[in-house]
Amino acid sequence: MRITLIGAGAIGTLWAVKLTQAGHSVSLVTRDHASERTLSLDGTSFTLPANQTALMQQSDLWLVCTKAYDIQAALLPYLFYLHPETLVVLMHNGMGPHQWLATQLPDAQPLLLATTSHGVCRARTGDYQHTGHGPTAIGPGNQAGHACTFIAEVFDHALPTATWKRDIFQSLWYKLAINSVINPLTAVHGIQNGELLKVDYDPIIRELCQELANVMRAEGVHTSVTEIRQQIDTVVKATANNYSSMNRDVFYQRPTELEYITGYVLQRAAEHHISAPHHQQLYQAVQQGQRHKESS
Ligand code: KPL
Repeated sequence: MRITLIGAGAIGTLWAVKLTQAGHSVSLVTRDHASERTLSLDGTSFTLPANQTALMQQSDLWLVCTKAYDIQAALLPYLFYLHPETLVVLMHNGMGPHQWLATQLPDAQPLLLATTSHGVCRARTGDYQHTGHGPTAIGPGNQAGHACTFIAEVFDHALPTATWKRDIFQSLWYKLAINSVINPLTAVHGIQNGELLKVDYDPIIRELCQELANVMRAEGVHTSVTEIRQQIDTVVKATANNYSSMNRDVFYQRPTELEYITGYVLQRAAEHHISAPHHQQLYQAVQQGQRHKESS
């Protein structure tokens, strides 16, 4: 396939390299507008064409791997070059940008949503390292996307396992639930993920899980507080020694994904007239933490 990959950060680099190794023609869209970019993963380097509108137009697939808050700015200048039959896949933490993108695309343009659990770290040398293997789920983000089940095989062949999920929103909601508990709590308290296993955090995690269950059920996800809690605990244990991405973003005073994680939970809660005071408090606490860091 001819693939345009937008956003060559950690996850973008992983997929660009794996899809190239699987025989696909990958070109990039990068912020620096250079005509090529060398990507390096686990010591292997590839130089790929970049920012070439002719390649964007000829692509069968656009894979968008930017941070959620960058999607609009990254895509808007190039939507003109999107062929009406090209598949668009969004793969990012959090939820929300699909709502905006769906308003920009013709109804017949296949929109797909994906979530992945692979871990990628950046070494001091600039090389990315594939540190953890995990599943990838992909499924339809609009009506036209339902016909694109084959795309899961393309991803699975490049980097297993990737599976087609007819109800991708269910997978995205569980990932969002995990991120909306672990990320803001570890950011506000300045702790590693494993600290959340301490008994002190149990009451707040319970409240957050209850609110999540209320919102998820209203969104059509069949779930329970116990199921959500189990999934969170599994990830906390598996990543006990890690700092969450939001913890690092606050620490290094970078933009966070708060708006697309806790912000999205609050947006959907408001839509369904569900109260979510613990998410609201956490949302404000992260913002305060960011302001405090900026002024210190
Ligand atoms: O996705 C993550 C993140 O940090 O953004 C988790 C799973 C919480 C791991 O830290």
